[in-house]
Amino acid sequence: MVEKARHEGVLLLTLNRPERLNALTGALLDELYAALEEAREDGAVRALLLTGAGRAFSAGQDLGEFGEEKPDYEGHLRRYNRVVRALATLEKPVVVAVNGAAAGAGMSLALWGDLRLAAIGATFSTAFVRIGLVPDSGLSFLLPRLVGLAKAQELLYLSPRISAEEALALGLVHRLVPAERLLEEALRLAQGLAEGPTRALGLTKKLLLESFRLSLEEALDLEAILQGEAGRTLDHEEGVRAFREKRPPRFQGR
Ligand code: T3D
Repeated sequence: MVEKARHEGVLLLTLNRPERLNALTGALLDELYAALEEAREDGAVRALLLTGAGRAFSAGQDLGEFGEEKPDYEGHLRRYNRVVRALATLEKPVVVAVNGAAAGAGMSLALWGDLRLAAIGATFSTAFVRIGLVPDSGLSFLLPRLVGLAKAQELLYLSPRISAEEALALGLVHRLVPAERLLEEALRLAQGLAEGPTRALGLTKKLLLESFRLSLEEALDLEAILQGEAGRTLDHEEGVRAFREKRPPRFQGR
């Protein structure tokens, strides 16, 4: 259900239930979480790429999973939340390639990418309100920060299905790519990041996430601490040496 492939320093994860539009089940979420933990622990993985198989990125929670049973969403959400925490706190760049529809928690997962590409023809819908649910998987946290409160209100209260072009204009994605070139472009981007100073990229990611809850004074302090850490990396040494020698740097993520 979650297909894994290595492309040098990039771990490519593909949500792979195309017959159900990659709708998310407990089992799929557990596999995704395990793969994200593997990415965290494996020093050879320096960037992650997440995409979906078939015509959708993900239709969100599999609405057939619980059958006629009354679902225990609060309990079930622990599985979503640990995936979201793993994505948000992975100190490695995450590229998401949105290959088709991203709805509900599928849209939430897509937005947790640090850099987001979408295929021309992909669509986004928050979907939750349409089935009487509240946004989850961090969407209530991330959406107003990405698009502003007014647009987040519209997307969450009315749940329009928006096009890739609208998503680009809103800042939900960074770049659009023709569908047939999406994976190739996303891999190129992820490989470029994987060859970069990935410790510094990971720490930058941490600063951005923390910035949401810190005062200016606290943010300045954290920048100083993490700059201290970045300044002690071999990549910083190499970056400065390469600059002086007027050659491209060879970063190792250390
Ligand atoms: O803890 C918890 O579990 C709560 C957490 C909730 C998190 C959530 O994600 S809630 C939101 C759940 N998702 C949705 O409500 C989205 C529902 N789907 C859609 O809006 C649309 O299907 C799409 C926008 C994703 C795609 O539209 P389209 O027109 O390309 O396809 P379609 O015709 O609507 O769907 C194709 C098939 O996929 C269809 O099945 P069929 O008729 O061919 O047998 C459809 O029922 C099925 N499908 C689509 N989404 C889901 C799904 N099956 C199960 N679960 C789905 N989420």
